[in-house]
Amino acid sequence: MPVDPPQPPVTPPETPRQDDGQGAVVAERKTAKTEPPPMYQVVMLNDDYTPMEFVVMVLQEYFKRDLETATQIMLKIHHEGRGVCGVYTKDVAATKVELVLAAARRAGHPLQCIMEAA
Ligand code: TYC
Repeated sequence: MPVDPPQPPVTPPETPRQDDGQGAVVAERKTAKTEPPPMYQVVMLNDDYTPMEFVVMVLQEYFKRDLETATQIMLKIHHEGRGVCGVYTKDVAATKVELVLAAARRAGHPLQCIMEAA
């Protein structure tokens, strides 16, 4: 394929330029290039055996909630059966579920934690 010789700048020198002086003009993109990633909520489920203090600790430790918010979320789960701990990208949500389940099993609690499309 024939290669075009370098072109002179099309903009007169006295006018404001957008290019790099080599004849190349950078076009501004009008639309977003990438979609935001799909998000997943990590949901904790109620049970009759896991201590409330353990659930609050999990919300603080793994979901970075302050004590008051963690307590509110725990009580919501306790009363309503389930509650959202946080919303994350797929890999982060999956890792949080694994870490929470591992911590619960280590401590001997039946706590359940799942992820679902947000
Ligand atoms: N229902 C539990 C109790 O009375 C407390 C609890 C809260 C357990 C939230 C799990 O995800 C949970 N000890």
